[in-house]
Amino acid sequence: MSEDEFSLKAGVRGPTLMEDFHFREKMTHFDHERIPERVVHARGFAAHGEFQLYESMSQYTRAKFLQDTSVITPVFVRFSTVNGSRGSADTVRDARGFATKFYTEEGNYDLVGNNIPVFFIQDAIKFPDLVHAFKPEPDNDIPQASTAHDTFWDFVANNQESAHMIMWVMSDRAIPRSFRMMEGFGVHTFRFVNEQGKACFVKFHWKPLLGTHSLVWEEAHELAGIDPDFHRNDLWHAIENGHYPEYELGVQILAEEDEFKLPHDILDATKIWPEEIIPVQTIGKMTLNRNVDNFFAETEQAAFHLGNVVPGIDFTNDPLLQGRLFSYLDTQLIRLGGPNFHEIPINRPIVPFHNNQRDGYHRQTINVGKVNYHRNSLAGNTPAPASPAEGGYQHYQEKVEGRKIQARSKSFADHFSQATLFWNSMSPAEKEHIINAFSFELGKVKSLSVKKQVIEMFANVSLEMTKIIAKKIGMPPPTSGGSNVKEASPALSQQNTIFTPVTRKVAVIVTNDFNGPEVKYVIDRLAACGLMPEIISENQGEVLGTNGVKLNARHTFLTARSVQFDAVYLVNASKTNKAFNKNAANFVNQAFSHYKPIAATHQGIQFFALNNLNGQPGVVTGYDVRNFPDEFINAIALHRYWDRKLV
Ligand code: HDE
Repeated sequence: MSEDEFSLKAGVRGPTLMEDFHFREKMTHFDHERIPERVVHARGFAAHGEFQLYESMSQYTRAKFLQDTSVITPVFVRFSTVNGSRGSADTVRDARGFATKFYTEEGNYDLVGNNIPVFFIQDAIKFPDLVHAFKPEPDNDIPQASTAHDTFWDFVANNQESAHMIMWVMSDRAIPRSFRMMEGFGVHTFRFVNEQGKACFVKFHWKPLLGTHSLVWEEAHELAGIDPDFHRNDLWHAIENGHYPEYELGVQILAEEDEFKLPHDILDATKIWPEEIIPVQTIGKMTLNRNVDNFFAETEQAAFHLGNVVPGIDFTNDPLLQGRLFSYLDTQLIRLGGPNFHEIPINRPIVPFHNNQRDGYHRQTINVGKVNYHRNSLAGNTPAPASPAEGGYQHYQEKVEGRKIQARSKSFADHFSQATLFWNSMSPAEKEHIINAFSFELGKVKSLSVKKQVIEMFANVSLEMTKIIAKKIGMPPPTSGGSNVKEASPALSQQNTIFTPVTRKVAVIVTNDFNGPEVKYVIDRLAACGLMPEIISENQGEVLGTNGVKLNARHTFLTARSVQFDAVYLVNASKTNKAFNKNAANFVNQAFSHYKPIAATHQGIQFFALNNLNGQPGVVTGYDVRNFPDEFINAIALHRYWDRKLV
């Protein structure tokens, strides 16, 4: 086109002409740029990477990508929130999706999991009810991306199988620090099937090498305003900076003959297999090492489906899993506009495949020849099914018998034992956060009847917990309840995860006339140890220190808040700019109130003294600048200081 700024008109001041096909094509394409957002998990972010096995799993499964430790399998992972719309904030309280597509040499395998190992309901037929209840209420479409409203808690109280999941959603797991610091779980019990056709049960886990870590609730709230893309930014920049997120793939294996040996039904997706009883064996590592080139083409058009399996991985009769097998295929038909979404580049397997599927909206393959049916003689009966020995998928021949019935097995009836196990496993700080989360959510519920029902329900998990919540929300304490479960599962507490300072973001507050060589030494050491220092100063750009040292300030207090950082290092104050000094004080105090490590050198130390910060847990003062960086890094490795006295 020779012209792209002026439409075709009858005279420079005249009407636009229908004949202007360029205008019409441009505008029509634009008008159709949106596709429906996912009905759940609409807000997401993804990256490419690779998976490599540590040890062969041939004893358990014939899946090719789980045989050979030298094979590198490309992957695409999409993380998401569940509840909010595409434009909602990253840091809301919610479960997170953790969906992985393995592009294996036998076709795609999708492991579509969450960062919480259990689910709200036991049978997929209740999913539409659950989602209707947690989404914004239908009369006024309020609230966005939040379960703190009447219909959700009404659903909870009247569907008590949700108890265990609710404990997780009220816990710190639902406000992750980063996608890089979340566990992932396949949730359901799946099957591995080996070359000899022998099967065992398996649960899948992803374990992040940076550990499992969370925000505090106030941070999550503030971040939703200052940086609604907090998790996106975090993942994108980590990958851009070469800090590739890594997760180990873990499996819990249960022999087929042990199906009934656990205290609960393994087909019930509201239950875990405690790691202390069935250990998680780590079998390989996934590294996310490449950002997408185009958000829409890749992340938005990615279509995950539980039915994307490879030989050696099979299903169980978990009624939630069975329903999902229908839903994921079905949902793509409307979202991606027809049956050929598997031809979109991000969804295509990396190996060739042959079948007699033809035509439909957006077909891209140009199939040649006349024969599009099976069995045939005109094309030598091709494409033909492959035998299992040739790599064909064969369903596991599980023996099934029973009456057709709409009912649930009695073995699914205990909704509270594992909810209590979870509660018992929490540290004091984690328990306090759960109580506050319940009190926040129920504090927003208007119906007194719903509040009362929820209090009565969770009294079955812990009387101690529910009494405090009842008081906070102005309701009478529960009159009965309590639990006999005394066990704990230490693996459930985030206090027992990996702690590392690596990739933690440090705000360095500094203004002109700082001690050039010393401060530069500290900052270089932080960066050399894998931390991410960023300078905040009076103005963006150059900050001048002694000995000609210059730093580059990326932020001022207008563009940065303490909630965006994991630790704060205060260097000096301004001689003239009182507003800067006041903002610096607020910044440090806020980080302190969020239990984060804070540190000072030079004049920063005087500020700490004035504010009675010295000597508190996680407060590092560097009188000796040589030792200071390592002391500070050790403090950062512990992340939060819950035993801090906040005034
Ligand atoms: Fe999903 N879920 N789900 N879900 N789910 C979808 O599929 C569904 C469940 C999960 O990044 C939808 O493509 C039913 C459990 C993730 O694109 C839909 C049931 C777990 C994603 C759907 C469940 C998940 C989805 C919407 C009850 C954790 C995002 C768009 C039986 C193990 C995938 C889409 C992505 C997305 C249905 C329960 C995880 C409607 C019926 C349990 C990570 O098909």
